[in-house]
Amino acid sequence: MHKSGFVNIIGEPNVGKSTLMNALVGDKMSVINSKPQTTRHRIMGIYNDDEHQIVFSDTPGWIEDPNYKMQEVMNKFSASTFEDADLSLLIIDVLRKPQLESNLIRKLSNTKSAKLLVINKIDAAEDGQIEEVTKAWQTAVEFDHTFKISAKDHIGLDDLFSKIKELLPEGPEYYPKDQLTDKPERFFVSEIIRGKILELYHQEIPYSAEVAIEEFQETELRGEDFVRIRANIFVSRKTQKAIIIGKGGKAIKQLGIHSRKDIEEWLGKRIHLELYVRVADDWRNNNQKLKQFGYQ
Ligand SMILES: Nc1nc2c(ncn2[C@@H]2O[C@H](COP(=O)(O)OP(=O)(O)OP(=O)(O)O)[C@@H](O)[C@H]2O)c(=O)[nH]1
Ligand SMILES: [Mg+2]
Repeated sequence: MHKSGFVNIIGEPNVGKSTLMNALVGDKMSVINSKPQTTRHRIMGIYNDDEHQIVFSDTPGWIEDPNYKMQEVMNKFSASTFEDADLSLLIIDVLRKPQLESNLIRKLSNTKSAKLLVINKIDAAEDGQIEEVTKAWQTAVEFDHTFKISAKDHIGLDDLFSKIKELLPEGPEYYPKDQLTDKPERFFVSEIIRGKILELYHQEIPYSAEVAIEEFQETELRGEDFVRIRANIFVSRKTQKAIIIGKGGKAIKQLGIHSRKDIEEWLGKRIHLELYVRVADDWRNNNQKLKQFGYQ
């Protein structure tokens, strides 16, 4: 018997959704960062073995009161996962005070698919905190099962994974068995660069930046695979452009060095990377720009 299905990973920003998906799929599919609102898209990570195909969806953290059109679209990406979910995983940061009421929780309560409560970051919890938070959530929503995990330290993941397999319905392969995600290579290249911007810059810069791959040309160099990549970094204001570039181009040089290393590792190929910085005024509220950047 072959089992398959869609498993959706939802929750507030920064609770560890991407860390969990990467751990379950066993690959660096999603960017992880200590800053909230790291994930901006619905990213599928597909687990395959002979008897199973599990299509996990990592989603943007739910923003109850969006400030930008971009955040509205991010919420739509999160909400869209309820449409095809066989299983929904609500990820909770045990270190944070439970916010039991939100539109996300209402949607979750109304969904017919099985609901799993996943209490994360137990490695960092204090005495009594796990019990307190678990109880609050179990009272607020009717969950089918509860798991207490550390996505970062891989605690409790085997039990969670076994239960997911158990609950999956009998079903076909939705994707070829060697496929690991629904997104193209260039998406991951732009995400790696955006991830480095999150690491290397501060304050509003990471939130104002978007990366668009302008050229992704696979060629050969001295008999080896080689990829020429040209990426545009868009920022919301001119002052931010100067910050991205840095004094004498120092900052963008660092960004290029760090990005190239990780992209080469991800692709398993040597690359040449060119970065340009452009200003797209207030792009997070501009429908046309959002569309161009893949927020539809
Ligand atoms: N202590 C601890 N930290 C964790 C754990 N899981 C994730 N984190 C940290 O929490 C932060 C956020 O992790 P992400 O996986 O990016 O969280 P997310 O829910 O995907 O965040 P958004 O995409 O912004 O919504 C990172 O600094 C992680 O290292 C865990 O089990 N324990
Ligand atoms: Mg994330």
